[in-house]
Amino acid sequence: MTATHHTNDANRTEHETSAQNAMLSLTGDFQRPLTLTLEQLRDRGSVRADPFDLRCFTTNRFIRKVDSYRGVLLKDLIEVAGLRNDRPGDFKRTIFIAIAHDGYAVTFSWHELFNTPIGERVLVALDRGDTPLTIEEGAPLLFSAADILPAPRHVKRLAGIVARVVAP
Ligand SMILES: Nc1nc2c(c(=O)[nH]1)N[C@H]1C(S)=C(S)[C@@H](COP(=O)(O)O)O[C@H]1N2
Ligand SMILES: [Mo]
Repeated sequence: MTATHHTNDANRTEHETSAQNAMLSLTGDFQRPLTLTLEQLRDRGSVRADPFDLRCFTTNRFIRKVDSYRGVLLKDLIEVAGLRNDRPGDFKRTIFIAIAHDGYAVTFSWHELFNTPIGERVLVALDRGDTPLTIEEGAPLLFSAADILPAPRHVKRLAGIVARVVAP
């Protein structure tokens, strides 16, 4: 992007470029912590979620209808970073904290993602309908499509996934 173009088109292109340059990091108790650009995420294939009603858990407030998201399964990304199993069974006590740029954070457990149908429907979305999500729209966005009330684990502007092996 050169500094000489200031048309709306150029601004939009610049904006889309910045969305693509956004990064997602997988850190903490992984074998191979990593950072991916949205372009690299996009290259990892895609799954699609059905359209749904976004509804808040705390207030039951209907927020809006959302068209189908497309993106990568969270569990596929986790497998790229690799689960730790320093002591036998550690991997089954791993939790994953999904953290947004504004500090909003939610959890998933290993069992939930790898041993229940929920995990088949947790995705890091890059597109909505057939259009790339912009940063204002929340890209990249984490979404757990099997949740009863979808808003809490509909995390806008996901920054990273932190793995923690927990012990009693
Ligand atoms: N990054 C981020 N994502 C978030 C939240 C947040 O505070 N930060 N709040 C969640 C909750 S509790 C709700 S109800 C919805 C609100 O969606 P809205 O901001 O589009 O109304 O976003 C969800 N995703
Ligand atoms: Mo909410």
